[in-house]
Amino acid sequence: MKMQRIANALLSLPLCLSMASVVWGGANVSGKVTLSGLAPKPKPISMVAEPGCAKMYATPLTTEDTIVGQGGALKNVVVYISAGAPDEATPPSQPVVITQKGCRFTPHVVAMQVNQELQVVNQDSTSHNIHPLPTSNREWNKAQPPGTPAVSETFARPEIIPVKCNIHPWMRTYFAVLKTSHYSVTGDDGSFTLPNLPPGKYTLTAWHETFGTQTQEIAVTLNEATPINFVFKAK
Ligand SMILES: [Cu+2]
Repeated sequence: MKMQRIANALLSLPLCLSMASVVWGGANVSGKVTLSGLAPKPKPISMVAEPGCAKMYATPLTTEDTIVGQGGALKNVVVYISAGAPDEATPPSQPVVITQKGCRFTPHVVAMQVNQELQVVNQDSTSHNIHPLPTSNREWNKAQPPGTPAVSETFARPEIIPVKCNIHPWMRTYFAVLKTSHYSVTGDDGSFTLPNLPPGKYTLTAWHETFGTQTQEIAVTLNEATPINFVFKAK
């Protein structure tokens, strides 16, 4: 009987571990971002002005300013700790990479830390241009002909920066420059996870290019992992 009890305990151990969201030193804060109401439909993009881009697509690419999946899942929302966590002293050594491919920026929204290296790559056989439009950082504007090395830059101040390509007006991306390492950008299912957050009180902010900003005050404990949801309203 005793052996059986031990065996049962051993069997249930991996299950307990896999269900717990507690990780070393902190908890995982996770949830989902959705859009309520009638979602605007993505619109086809005309690339007739640039035959080199247009010929890559049998059916036109569509706009990415609102991408809604199953159950209203909202893609490309930056979810991050905006208050309560100390600012990161040093950026990660790993660069963040954004690629110009098929005459669009991929990913459409990219998050990075203050002073973290950003590399912009051109994989197309056409020239592109990267032109961030910041309000608190230094503005720059660089051409990137095909086959040239990655453009390497950093941003010194936290800010969400709209970015365009001056050559192709439909090309748009956003650089979310953050003081914190606790951030996530939602994918197709609208979900986010901020791993390893020490217990405490925080302000959690969700930003979307079309629907703006929402914040929530959250309390993180080691034992509790209540999913946190954001709901944006269709305009
Ligand atoms: Cu371009």
